[in-house]
Amino acid sequence: MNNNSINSARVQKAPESFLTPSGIQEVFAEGKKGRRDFIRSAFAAAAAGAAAPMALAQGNPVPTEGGDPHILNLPEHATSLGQGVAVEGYGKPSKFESNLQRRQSPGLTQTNQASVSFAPLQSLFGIVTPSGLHFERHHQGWWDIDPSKHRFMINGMVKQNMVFTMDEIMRLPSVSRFHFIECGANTAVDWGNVAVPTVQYTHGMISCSEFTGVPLITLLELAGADLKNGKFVLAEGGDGSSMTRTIPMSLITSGEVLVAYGQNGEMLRPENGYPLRLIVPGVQGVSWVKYLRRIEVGDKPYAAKDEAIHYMDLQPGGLHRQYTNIQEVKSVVTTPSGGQVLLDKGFYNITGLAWSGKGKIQRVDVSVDGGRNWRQARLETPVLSKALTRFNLDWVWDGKPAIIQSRAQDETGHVQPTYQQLRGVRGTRSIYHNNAIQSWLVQENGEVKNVQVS
Ligand SMILES: Nc1nc2c(c(=O)[nH]1)N[C@H]1C(S)=C(S)[C@@H](COP(=O)(O)O)O[C@H]1N2
Ligand SMILES: [Mo]
Repeated sequence: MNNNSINSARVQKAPESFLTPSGIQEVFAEGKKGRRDFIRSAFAAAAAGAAAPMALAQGNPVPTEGGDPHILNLPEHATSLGQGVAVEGYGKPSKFESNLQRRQSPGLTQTNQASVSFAPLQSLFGIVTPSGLHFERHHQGWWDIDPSKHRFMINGMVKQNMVFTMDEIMRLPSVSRFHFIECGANTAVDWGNVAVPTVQYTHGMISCSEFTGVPLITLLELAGADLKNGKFVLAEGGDGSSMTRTIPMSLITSGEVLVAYGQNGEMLRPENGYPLRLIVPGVQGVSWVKYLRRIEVGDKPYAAKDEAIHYMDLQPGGLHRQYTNIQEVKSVVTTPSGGQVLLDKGFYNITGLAWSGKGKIQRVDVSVDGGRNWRQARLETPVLSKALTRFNLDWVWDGKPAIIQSRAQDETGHVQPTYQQLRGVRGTRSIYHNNAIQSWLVQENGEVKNVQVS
């Protein structure tokens, strides 16, 4: 890659960074017709008055006649006093980023009491999801629970039942770890061949944070849990959904399962389970019980309602797969991705995220020709177990149609399947645990679309 190709590079930021919220709605409403023009004009509007960017967008890297006013004229921010410190209050993103938001999927039924919001993966960098953009999934709405009134109880096969206040939990030795949480239903509608337009909606039910809390094993030991015969625990949430999930004791004795109060350096957000939630690394989101109020130690799985009716996978032979815990190896290219527009041929940084519920990501390969040829992507550090891993790959687009895919492999040797391989084993009637390879079609006009390649 030489300097010229860098200079002529123009990577379009995710359109959702530019468009107004009503603009987003129009993109979906317009469908195929006129969408590209709409995005381009939105880009033009966002760059209004910016002579140089527009010259670039038209394929002319040379500054307009008379020079670029944004270089020649000193702006106010370089010549006068800026604002004083925000003495009080919670810091906010730039007003120019106000369009970076969690959103409800246009592919799902809209209800008054929305129950899923998706993280804008196309606009995020690195591996951490800012807490205000973490996806949300509520079975019966969220609450802002008074921590002074919240209680956490341990019962069942223990020497003595115990009840903890938040203060008592926060006095105990804590650990902080980065982990992803992915809803088992992430990418579900694509399994049913519904191509939602952007990566926010195909893959946005995943987020990654640094969580802080007390290993559950510490609390079980305090209660004198029977770790020999107690093979499972039941975790119960304090909201109206009575969320209850069975967790195998082996995950707990390994020290991985946390009773957490911290997320990205501060207390959990209410929508993510404030003041206390269970962290079950590698396991589907539903087991990460929010507003955690009780752990019961038992000797068999509980077949709770969210295990016996929901969260089961219908297999080709008509049998159901139950207690599917681990989220298997998966990845997705976040740029270029659906809804974005490449304004011009030239250099692009293909970037994306990979993860596995079984451990670390070992490698990611990227194809730009629908899976015929593959190149190994760079994994950016840190590469952590059961956390998101960022990958990048240099690419020079020749202006011809391209199908971009990523295929991850984890440290256990598992490789992400194609849709054909996934359907071959698991059929077409599952909703949960779709970890198939995602394809983005870059059309000649630069528009990127969600497509399925068999
Ligand atoms: N108490 C409680 N815990 C819960 C839920 C819930 O509705 N209530 N939803 C579960 C589901 S299905 C998922 S995917 C994750 C979502 O966590 P988040 O909202 O922090 O992203 O929380 C899980 N824990
Ligand atoms: Mo979920």
